[in-house]
Amino acid sequence: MEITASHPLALPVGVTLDRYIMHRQTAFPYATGELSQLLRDIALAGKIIHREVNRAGLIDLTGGMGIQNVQGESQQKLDMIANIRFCRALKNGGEACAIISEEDEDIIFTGNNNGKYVVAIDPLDGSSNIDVNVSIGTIFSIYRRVTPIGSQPALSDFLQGGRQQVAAGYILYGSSTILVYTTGHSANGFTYDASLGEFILSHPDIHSPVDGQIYSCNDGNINSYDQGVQDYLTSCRKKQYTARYIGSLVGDFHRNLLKGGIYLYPPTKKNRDGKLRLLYEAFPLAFLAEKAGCLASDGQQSILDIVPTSLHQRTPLYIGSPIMVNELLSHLQ
Ligand code: AHM
Ligand code: MG
Repeated sequence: MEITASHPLALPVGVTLDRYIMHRQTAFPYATGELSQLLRDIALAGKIIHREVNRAGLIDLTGGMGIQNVQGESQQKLDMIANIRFCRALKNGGEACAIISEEDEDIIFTGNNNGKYVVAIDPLDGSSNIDVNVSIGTIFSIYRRVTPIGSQPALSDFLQGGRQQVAAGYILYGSSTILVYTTGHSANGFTYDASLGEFILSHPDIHSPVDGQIYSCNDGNINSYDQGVQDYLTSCRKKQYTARYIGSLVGDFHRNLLKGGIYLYPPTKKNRDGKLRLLYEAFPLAFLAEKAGCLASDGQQSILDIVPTSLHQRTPLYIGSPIMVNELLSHLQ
């Protein structure tokens, strides 16, 4: 059942996330509450990361650890902390039987083999911005496991494909902290009120504009993009669109979601699969984007149609307002 903002059962702006989750659960008579609990666990971890991010400069949590993660990138202290916090919250919550994280090469087994769900997370995305007090985010994706409950979870639980996600979303630690998620119906945003310690419904039933005038990509890579992408960017400039690029996917995506725009991380000459990770960056944002009326493509197919083959695989990503994404795709053909 879809409960949009105009539905009589819809809750008004200002209700807490907990109440919202509980309310949504009662709309599904067969829901057992595990997914609701899992979402609460993620929100709790988000509150803890919010706290760490906000005091990072004071207690020297910025800066590198001097080691690299599985992608060969240097790990930041906050990356590590966010990873530990999220994994702990999910383990303690008991609903997730396994986790994959950008920060860990292998599947993390929580020990909760009776849990029905697996979670893919990028605990703190936008690592180049951690040191400099610029917006960063968490991205998450939830699947119902396909291996039998009670058994050891396996790779197949994570490689189900983007359309099998049961919930997905992100937390943006920006000028305020906001959690935006979907359970496959509408997309809703909850702004964190630190004085209350609560996420409050602030952006119900998000519908993104069908067109926009903002394009977001790393302009420094332009000579390395395929000709079609270069042509599209030239057309954006000719139309005097606005270029906005934070370098934090969550921040760039969130702005474009609300205002209308396109985010691009195309293949480069060196990296034909682009930079972003399919399972915990592209899939969750694509799932959420589609619920809000946006499109997400890898240039050839919908992101959600990509058949995943490995935990940390990368994909090109074009995501945002449908008219803009379609126009970009027309340049690629
Ligand atoms: P990360 O997971 O190491 O933080 O990398 C992902 C980030 C995205 O948030 C951002 O859009 C992109 O990398 C920026 O990459 P670049 O610096 O190449 O433009
Ligand atoms: Mg990332």
